[in-house]
Amino acid sequence: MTNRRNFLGGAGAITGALAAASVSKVAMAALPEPVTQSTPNTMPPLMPPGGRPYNPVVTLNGWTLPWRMNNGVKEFHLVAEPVVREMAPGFKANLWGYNGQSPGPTIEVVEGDRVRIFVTNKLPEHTSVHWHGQRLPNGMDGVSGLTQPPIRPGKTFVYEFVARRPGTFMYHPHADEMTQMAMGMMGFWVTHPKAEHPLIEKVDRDFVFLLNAYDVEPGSATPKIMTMLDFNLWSWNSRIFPGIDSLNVRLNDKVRIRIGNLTMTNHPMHLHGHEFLVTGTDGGPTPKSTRQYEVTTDVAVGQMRQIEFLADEEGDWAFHCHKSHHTMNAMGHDVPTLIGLDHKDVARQITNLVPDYMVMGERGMADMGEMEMPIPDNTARMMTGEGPFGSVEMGGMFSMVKVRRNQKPGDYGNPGWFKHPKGTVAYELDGPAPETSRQRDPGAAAMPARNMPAKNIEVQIRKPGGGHSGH
Ligand SMILES: [Cu+2]
Repeated sequence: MTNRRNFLGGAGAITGALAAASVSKVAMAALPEPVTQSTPNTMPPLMPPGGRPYNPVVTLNGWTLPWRMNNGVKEFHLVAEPVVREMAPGFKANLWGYNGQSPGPTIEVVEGDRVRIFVTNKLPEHTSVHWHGQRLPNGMDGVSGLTQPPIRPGKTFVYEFVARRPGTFMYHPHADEMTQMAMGMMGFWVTHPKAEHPLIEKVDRDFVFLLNAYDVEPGSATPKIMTMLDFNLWSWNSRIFPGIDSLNVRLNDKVRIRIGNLTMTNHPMHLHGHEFLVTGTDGGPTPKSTRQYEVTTDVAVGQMRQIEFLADEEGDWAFHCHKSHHTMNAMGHDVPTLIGLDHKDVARQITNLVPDYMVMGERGMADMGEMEMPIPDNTARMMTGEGPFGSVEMGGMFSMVKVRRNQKPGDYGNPGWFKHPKGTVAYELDGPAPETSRQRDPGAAAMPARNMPAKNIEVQIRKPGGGHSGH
């Protein structure tokens, strides 16, 4: 895990790009310049340069798309194109996305805004954009073949509608979806309320990210698009731990996190050290009577959820998907479970033939995080991340909410590791642990067993090899 400040690092990286060649010069002059982003760093919030004010969101390892006002209409320009996304330091993937990154930039508007989005297709095949969750005219819904012809390569389409209700939304293609979403084409959309709203609280920090998943063979860089369930990279905004930035907040900040799920399975999102309320779902803000404090909430396929909490406990709090295979990266996914099997004899014999032979996973998989095993170039380690106390042994959908007393308002920079007050860290006991007497106490067991089998049954703990679908 690196302490380097990821924020603001690429502020100079926003550059203009040429519009598609098929658009005439006259038409080009009418198009807003497509803004592209070359770094995967978390960009600072985009303070609204025009239109009505709002408290902008921060996109984890992402950015917000600038717009221009044109006669009262907010105009955006999305360019669908192949991109190279650094998913974690040392691991890059060939994806498809928008304006230089996957996911595409976050679009932020205000309830009641008239929005015009130019979509230029620089992919090798046709596409479309569906505005997931929005109220809009049917012909603007972006379903290729159903509500519009596809956007052919080199062509630009225009979408225009009024953002009618406040909430959390997504955008993604509705043309050859299986390929295009497996390749990373998606983005976030936030519509802020136009005035004070009884169900929408003011917050100090408002983070957004998408859950997405890829199947990239170790050593390669392009996702396999035919994969239905067996994805091996579980990502937030096409980043995997330790490549995901932490969510850095000030002590006693009100924090909102908006999450959208465009993977093919559900993700129970779990926050340590705090309880949160689910304040928004696909349909907008939740009625107050439905809100209850949680530490985990499931985000199902195609859903958006927003959670809110008061960050009133200092520390580095883990925040992750609770499916344990979703906090691991590719590699070693197909190895059988070996815990408890003694390989010493076998290993000794094999070592005579293969001097470098090593048994993996004999004492659990934790060693994997520390082993300096050679892995193919451009491969994310399966369990990694260096914390202040050693390897965090995580991957995939894992990050931290860092709560600090002296984090300045508006500062999203990484404050480094938490310095625990003296006497507040779990510690190793000196000397032998006291022996427990519980099982020897009279009446310790609930009831004596009857008709016990004559001899112990041996349990095979080798998992069936091959498929691990359905996770
Ligand atoms: Cu998950």
